[in-house]
Amino acid sequence: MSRIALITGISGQDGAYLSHLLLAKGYEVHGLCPRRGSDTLWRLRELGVHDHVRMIDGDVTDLSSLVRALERSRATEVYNLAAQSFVGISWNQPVLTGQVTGLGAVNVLEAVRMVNPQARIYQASSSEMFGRIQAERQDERTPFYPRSPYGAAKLYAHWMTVNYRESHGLHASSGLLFNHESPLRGIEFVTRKITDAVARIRLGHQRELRLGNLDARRDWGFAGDYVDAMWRMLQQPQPDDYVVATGRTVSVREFCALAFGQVGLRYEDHVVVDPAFLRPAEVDVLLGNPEKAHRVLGWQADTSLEALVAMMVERDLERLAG
Ligand code: NAP
Ligand code: F7E
Repeated sequence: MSRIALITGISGQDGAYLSHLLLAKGYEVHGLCPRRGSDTLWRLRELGVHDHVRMIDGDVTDLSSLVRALERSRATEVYNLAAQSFVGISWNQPVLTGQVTGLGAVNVLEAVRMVNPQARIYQASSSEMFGRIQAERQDERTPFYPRSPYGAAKLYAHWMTVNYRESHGLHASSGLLFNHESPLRGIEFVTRKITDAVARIRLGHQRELRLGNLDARRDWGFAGDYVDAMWRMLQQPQPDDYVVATGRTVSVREFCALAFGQVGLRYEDHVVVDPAFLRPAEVDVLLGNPEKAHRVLGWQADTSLEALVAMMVERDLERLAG
């Protein structure tokens, strides 16, 4: 049987790594693409998969375009990665975030139910749903407490995924993924903001780096490892929810120390705390327990934080030098 995937959010960080993984496994890969005019496909080019994926015009806020994309692609696996995914901006764009990140997921579920209810679905849920944490290590049974419009929108999408599974019998799985980063991470997220600045400071293009809360702690992994967990979820006989994390938590401050240390600099000499980057409500700490993903999916995070930081700094240095 031919294996056909439709990926929403294909131009994002995870969309690029997932395309690469699925193409290597022999899938025909289609991507839903909003066509924004600017160059949004640079990540696919960096991974050398741009010419191998088939783009279909569409937007997750438009049910009809999703129906057409499913009919045209004849997808057997659907990965819903599309989102307004930046937490910081979700306070300024709460309605848009709800429409894309929340209702967009329902459009995907509904389109699959209408066109091909046998297709398997991956919903990109998030550790942001744990927000003000209710357990020291968060797993699939930990209660949720979102702290941002983004977290609340993801939580709605998550429960709708569970609901479509239970009420319509869809093979819909939800990945509770903790922060995952890479050289393809958007520049607005703190890790890439740091590694890009480290490269600029090292090469003399910039002197300081302005950041918000240095004490926030995250469980950071490598995106290339995490897309493999998404795929594994859809190969299971039964749909389910899985926490995907490294099991280690590190502060923004420690991340800075690692990244500046890569090029022989001290973060204390360059980082300036700027209240403009503080959030109206913060998620202070996240630490995932990926035991179920390990036990059931045979998945584990292979890339250490140190290796991830080195990879990101190196790539940003190359980009600037190039
Ligand atoms: P990302 O780089 O921000 O990618 C988001 C993608 O969604 C982009 O391709 C974007 O297209 C697309 N998109 C935005 N609005 C859309 C719309 N209305 N219709 C169709 N596509 C739209 O995010 P990511 O880091 O790859 O994350 C992938 C998914 O996992 C997201 O849902 C995110 O919320 C979730 N997640 C991420 C993490 C993480 O740490 N990375 C952790 C947990 C969950 P444009 O480029 O054209 O805007
Ligand atoms: O912030 C702090 C900030 O924007 C991480 C998304 O992929 O992961 C991501 O959401 C921490 C926060 O990621 C700056 O306050 C300090 O505590 O890199 P971030 P995020 O908010 O954790 C989750 C799992 C997702 O699902 C999301 O889609 O870093 N921080 N100073 C800063 N953050 C930013 N962006 N910029 C700063 O200057």
